[in-house]
Amino acid sequence: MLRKLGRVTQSPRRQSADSLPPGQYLTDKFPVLTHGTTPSIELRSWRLRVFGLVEREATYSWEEFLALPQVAVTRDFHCVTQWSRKDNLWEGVPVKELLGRAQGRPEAKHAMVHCYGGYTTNLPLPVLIEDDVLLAHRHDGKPLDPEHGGPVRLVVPSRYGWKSAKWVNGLELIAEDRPGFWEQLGYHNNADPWKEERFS
Ligand SMILES: Nc1nc2c(c(=O)[nH]1)N[C@H]1C(S)=C(S)[C@@H](COP(=O)(O)O)O[C@H]1N2
Ligand SMILES: [Mo]
Repeated sequence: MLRKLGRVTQSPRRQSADSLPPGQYLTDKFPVLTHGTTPSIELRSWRLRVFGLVEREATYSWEEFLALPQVAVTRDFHCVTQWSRKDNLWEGVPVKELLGRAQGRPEAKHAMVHCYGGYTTNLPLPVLIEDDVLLAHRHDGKPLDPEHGGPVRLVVPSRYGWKSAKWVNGLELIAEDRPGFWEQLGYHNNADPWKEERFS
């Protein structure tokens, strides 16, 4: 269940605050983990495209994206390099909302997430429509820093950090699963930290 806070909705925490997935340690810092460099993105030219196997392809400008329903979730973040950061407050648009508007065709089963800079990651649609999967533009009460994926990043709390793609500019619905950037290089396709799905 989601608790409404005005236009912002807060989702309850799933697991106890003291537990960490196996092999992870806590950090209070927020390390930056990027393959390559931080792209520079101007809000006036920023676009998000939802395309592929959809009935209604859509491209959102920054203003259009901010006008969509917004939610807030507090979730832990687990990087495969073993650091975990607790209680991140993310605010943004649930991916479920965007996919609902796009109306995936019956044959659409997976998505490829595309980013400024060329990074990609793949996810099954049932994971992407979980209530706490957001395209986030705020972290801990402030606009998302460019190094952490600003203006907009994906947040997938139930998976290792590499599935939380930074600088997202596209969601492509596809029928057959296809590996993204790290998945092609041997990272696990599913990436559940509670099952230690680090490498394949
Ligand atoms: N576009 C893009 N997204 C990315 C990455 C990247 O290199 N490029 N790194 C991933 C990895 S491995 C992790 S752990 C998280 C780290 O997010 P942070 O830098 O905000 O801590 O971003 C993920 N998203
Ligand atoms: Mo990572």
